[in-house]
Amino acid sequence: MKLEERARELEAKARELRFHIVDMVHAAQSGHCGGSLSAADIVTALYFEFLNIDPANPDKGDRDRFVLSKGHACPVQYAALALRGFFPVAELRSLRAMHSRLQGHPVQGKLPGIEVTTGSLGVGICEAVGLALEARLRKASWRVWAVLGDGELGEGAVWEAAQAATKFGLDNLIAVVDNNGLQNDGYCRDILPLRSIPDKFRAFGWAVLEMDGHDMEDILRTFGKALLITGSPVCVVAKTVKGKGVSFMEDKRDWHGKAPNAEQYAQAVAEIKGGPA
Ligand SMILES: Cc1ncc(C[n+]2csc(CCOP(=O)(O)OP(=O)(O)O)c2C)c(N)n1
Ligand SMILES: [Mg+2]
Repeated sequence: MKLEERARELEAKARELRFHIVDMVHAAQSGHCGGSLSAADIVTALYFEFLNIDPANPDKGDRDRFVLSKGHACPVQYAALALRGFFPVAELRSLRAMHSRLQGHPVQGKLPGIEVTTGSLGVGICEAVGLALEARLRKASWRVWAVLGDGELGEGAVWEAAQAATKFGLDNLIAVVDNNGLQNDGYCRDILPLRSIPDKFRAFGWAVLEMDGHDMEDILRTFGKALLITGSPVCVVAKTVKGKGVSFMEDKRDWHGKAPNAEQYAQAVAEIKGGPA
């Protein structure tokens, strides 16, 4: 199938993810819409095109490992896992309920497909380095994909992990930065300016690619290129919009961790189902 045709299919899938993100956060009346929606196209491409995973055998040894380092955005991962067949889609509405398998941040072992407990920013990328190192030591073929937030890059541990990945030449590790420009309290540039994310990763020894994190064709091409890079870990910096796909949530810090009311929910669903790709 041509890349362009595949991109159209994945755009439709990303719409489904976006619907479930808003739907489960609305059902829970709690959770993180903004950072889930900004990562929806990236996560769709990974779960439906790139990750070597099998819902019938979630623990198979050679599976790729996906680490959501920005764990608060777990609605996007839960939606992808459910739509990929790891657990029933109906369970998505149990987000954040008492005793649910879908906790407010991902818990390793609680739900098939969750490799690592995350939520404390900066931790997931450290675990991802460990998993990539494990593959290297076992001479195993799996890859590790980690998705980080740009606010998360303010955590010092990220840069310790980045240096370790370079020291060990972990070219089986691909980190994707969801560069939406916002964190919970405002714009990253006001809270802790990052300057150039690509330059920073390059200075730490990584290969760097940049893409539009909402252009599915660009995502497919860029991830395809990332797979071909050898000798160093790869960072893909994805330009995104927080809240992408729901007009009143886009680029609004208020929608970092807020649930829509009934009226907002109806508008969001209408936009996701009817709006432009
Ligand atoms: C160590 C740590 N400090 C603070 C928080 C609280 N916190 C949750 S989300 C968030 C902002 C994250 O911003 P970013 O990484 O840009 O995520 P996104 O914009 O994609 O939602 C913060 C500070 C946390 N989860 N972990
Ligand atoms: Mg951000």
